[in-house]
Amino acid sequence: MNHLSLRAFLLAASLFLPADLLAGPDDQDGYAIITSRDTILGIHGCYAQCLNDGDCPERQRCVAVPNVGQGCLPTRDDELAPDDWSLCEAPLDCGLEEICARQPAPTKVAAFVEHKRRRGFAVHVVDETAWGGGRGDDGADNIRAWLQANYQALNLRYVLLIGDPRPSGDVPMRGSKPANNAYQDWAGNPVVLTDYYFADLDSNWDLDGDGALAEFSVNPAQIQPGSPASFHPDSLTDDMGPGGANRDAEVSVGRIPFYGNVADLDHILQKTMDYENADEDSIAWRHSALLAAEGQHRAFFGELIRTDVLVPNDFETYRVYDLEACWDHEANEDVDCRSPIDGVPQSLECTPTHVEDAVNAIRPGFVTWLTHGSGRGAQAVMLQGNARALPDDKPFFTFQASCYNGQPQTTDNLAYELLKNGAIGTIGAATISHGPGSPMPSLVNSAGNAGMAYNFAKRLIADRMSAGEALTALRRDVDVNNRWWYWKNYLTFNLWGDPSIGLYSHAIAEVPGPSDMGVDSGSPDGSVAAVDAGEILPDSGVANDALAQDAASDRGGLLPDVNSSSQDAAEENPDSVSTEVDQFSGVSVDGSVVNDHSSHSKSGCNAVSDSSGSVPWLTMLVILLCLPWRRRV
Ligand SMILES: [Ca+2]
Ligand SMILES: [Ca+2]
Ligand SMILES: [Ca+2]
Repeated sequence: MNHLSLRAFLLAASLFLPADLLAGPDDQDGYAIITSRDTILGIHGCYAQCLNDGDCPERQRCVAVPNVGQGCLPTRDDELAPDDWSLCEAPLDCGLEEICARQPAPTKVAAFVEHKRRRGFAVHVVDETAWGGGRGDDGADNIRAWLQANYQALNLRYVLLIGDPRPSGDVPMRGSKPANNAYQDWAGNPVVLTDYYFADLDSNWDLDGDGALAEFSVNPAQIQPGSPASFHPDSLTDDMGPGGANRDAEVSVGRIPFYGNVADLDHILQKTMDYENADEDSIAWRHSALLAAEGQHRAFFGELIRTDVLVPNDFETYRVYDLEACWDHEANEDVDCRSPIDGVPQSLECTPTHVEDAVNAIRPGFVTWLTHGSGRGAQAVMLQGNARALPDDKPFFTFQASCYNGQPQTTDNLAYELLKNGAIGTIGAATISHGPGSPMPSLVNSAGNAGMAYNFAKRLIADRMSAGEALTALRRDVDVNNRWWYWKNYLTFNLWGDPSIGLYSHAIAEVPGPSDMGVDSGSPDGSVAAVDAGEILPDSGVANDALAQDAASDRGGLLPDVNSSSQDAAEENPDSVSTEVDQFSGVSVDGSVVNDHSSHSKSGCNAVSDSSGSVPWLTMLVILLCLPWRRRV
């Protein structure tokens, strides 16, 4: 398709086609890519027009930029003018005397869209001109409103967000307050940034209308001084009743964070396509898993996953535990370890080096760990340097049962570093996550971080689900048992990567597309090169609605008292595992094990249909990319 015909098609599709036609055949699953123009068309900037350096502010020069014009740029004398910029499709937010220019766009977006379409999805690329734009919570609310208005008509099964997830970013995650009514004195009450907001679509996340989203229910009789609930004793309403936030998602969501590096985005997209294009007989290597746990009391986690999930499915395993203190080297068996150990783990000491060696030794298809963590590392398991040194040709899925590994404000967060190198899909926590402080006999019904890892592994490996649906299913299936900290886990753990791929994804017969979409093919023999991203250009002059709003990065902050209590009980305990420094709040959070024996009985989750927000079809501009099918030659 040539440029003009694609533009014409986009306009026609977005303005005149009824929803049912956009959705494709009834049996076709919808796949929405929620993104921004700066992500898929190149980051734009506004530059003052000039004739010479004298027209420019201090420390800027008047530069002749090919294809763009003369503008003031903060470049040095010896720097060459960029030769790969382009003019914006509209002035956007630039002034009359300014030039709007875009930096280079990623090159793999259109190929990725076509790839998904050929696997049978009706793919919809939706940028802010359709979903409404905005930063912070306002932007997230707009994304969700668009999804709520369209997920049924488009038969959406998957949503992939591609964009900057930060509150200041252009495809922001939503801030939530699951611990706002927490009644224990050890509880912290951070803003939890989550993409689950874009998955549970049939509900009102602010059911009580107080502006704090996804608040869990409180037990008023047990409010302890210093707890989050104790600071607002006269407003203890929550968002979990009928019609409120619930565990049953309508779509499965993943995200490829975009922090401005188009090469990284292209690499992740290409790697994802390669993973799915692998021959079915070439993927036996994925039947292997690496289990790592720091501390003797966490080895049970790996053992339960190995015994219940990996061994019955003939997965090779490699275990990296901390068992030196309870190991009899002569008999080569465990002696009074805090949980029974089956056979002999490959490593009795858990260190990042051992974990890196393990990846290289077995090339695992799945990696999971239980340890303390921060934005940039998982203690004793994996640091950024290890992640960047991994091979990337046989990438693995992860569930990172530690704190902060997926903290979106940290642009080099560990879950993202792994998505770039080493992994194909990663799940990490945006905040502190909560798990067991001591061994448990079973994780089947646990929504602690260890239980989430276990239940994710079971669904990804034994039930052969896609990563997105494995996460969706575990949230739906495993109750939070009246624990706000488990509900918080469900919000704080998010998937980086394409939600529709799983361990068993492989090349399939291509799905032929409709040949009569009313669009000129532009090439008589049907052959076409991969459409480049520059052609995903909706021809509309909608202004960029970016509110410069540096909202709320963790407004609640991390309460220092999150570590104050330190008990270890045989029961299931919330284990606020976090170490090192939270780079954003500057609060140093130490590992702790806190205990709560109380549990109350108000039921938390109900699914009821709802209807907040709807966007009429005709006012919406869907940048629709049901690219006409082309036979590859
Ligand atoms: Ca729901
Ligand atoms: Ca609320
Ligand atoms: Ca409330």
